[in-house]
Amino acid sequence: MDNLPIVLVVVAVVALLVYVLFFRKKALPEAGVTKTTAEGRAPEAAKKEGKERRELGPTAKPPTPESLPSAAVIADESETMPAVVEATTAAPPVASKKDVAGLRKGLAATRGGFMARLKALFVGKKEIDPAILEQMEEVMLSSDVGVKTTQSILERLRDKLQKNELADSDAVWAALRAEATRILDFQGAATTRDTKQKPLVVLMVGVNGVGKTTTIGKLATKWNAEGKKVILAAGDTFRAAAVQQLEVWGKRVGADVVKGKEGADPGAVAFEATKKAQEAGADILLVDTAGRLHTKVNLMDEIKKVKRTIAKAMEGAPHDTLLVLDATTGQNGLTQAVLFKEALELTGIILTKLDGTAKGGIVLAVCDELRVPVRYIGLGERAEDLREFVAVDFVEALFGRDDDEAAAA
Ligand SMILES: Nc1nc2c(ncn2[C@@H]2O[C@H](COP(=O)(O)OP(=O)(O)O)[C@@H](O)[C@H]2O)c(=O)[nH]1
Ligand SMILES: [Mg+2]
Repeated sequence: MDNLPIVLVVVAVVALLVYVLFFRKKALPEAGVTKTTAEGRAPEAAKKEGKERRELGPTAKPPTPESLPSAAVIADESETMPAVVEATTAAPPVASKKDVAGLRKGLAATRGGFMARLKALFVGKKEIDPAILEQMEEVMLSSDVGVKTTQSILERLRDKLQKNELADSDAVWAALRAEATRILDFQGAATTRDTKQKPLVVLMVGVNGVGKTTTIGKLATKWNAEGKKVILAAGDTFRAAAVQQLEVWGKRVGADVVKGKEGADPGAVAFEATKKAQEAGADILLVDTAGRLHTKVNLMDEIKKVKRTIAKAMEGAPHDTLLVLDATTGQNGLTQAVLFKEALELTGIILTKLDGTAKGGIVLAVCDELRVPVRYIGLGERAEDLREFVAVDFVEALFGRDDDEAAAA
């Protein structure tokens, strides 16, 4: 039995191998139980997202298998993740820490305003008094959540309170967080667009000053960095300054800008740009539009006309009609949005200047009342301040505890 130690070592090594090969594999969920990706998304959602990714242009890359094990690569990939969080039967999606840290900074005003005011109502209280719901209503209404959305949230909270499900402040916070998730997390539903087109034509609409031209510049920067050929159309022909502003972005990004003479017909510019984008083999054409007209023509009629002219140049285009809304305009922004939605088939909303408001409740109102997915949010003036909207990350950035901040950074 001199060989006993060797035999024991061999047995131990074999056992370890069996464990690694067999049990580790087993540790992953079986077929039928939904596997999640490193970001906590279900494979169906990831597949759908792969499809969604192509919407951003044909050259968008799905994550490679090699990239998956590396946390750093995953973090970088998540930067380009589309704004779609699909409601599936899978495990709840997990917020990406890197994204949440950046979002938290961008949403500091809302965290310090709306969220802090909400929290102050009940934190530290031993018992939850029904009168608190009235105070909550006041905070929500004054933070741009809007009447309809505020009432729907309160109704559900009242119901929980009656069932004694809101025993302490943690339970109230969790219920509020669940309400926010319920409202924001419907993004996957509205994505039946054909997005494999080349060029993908994106029409940007919204009233003056909301950030259309800036957002076009930011998107052009992002897509250009992803290796896509981007062309810009200066459809705001009413102000020379608007064309110049787009040209500055075009130069910065290295994207051609198609423009007409001052006062030119915006439809004609959009038509020419669409033709040019096709001839040049561009991946994406971003069409800027005016938000205020100096003529008697109705803004909506004008934009509808631009849209029709684009369709004449390329069947099925524009593939995306994105409404830009300024978050600091609160309920007024929502009223505008309703008009745009009635006039045009919107495929998404971009909510800008969220860095400049302490009343970030407008996001809830936009999602709940318009039922058009928020695709991007603006958290500043720089190109990198545009972020794809991911509901779980957004909710975590708003509701996450302050002491999570160090861990998330
Ligand atoms: N703080 C902040 N400013 C923004 C954001 N998006 C746009 N802006 C600013 O809003 C102003 C109007 O933007 P512009 O693109 O000209 O609006 P447009 O009239 O809709 O084209 C500019 O000064 C932009 O820099 C944002 O997300 N945050
Ligand atoms: Mg503009």
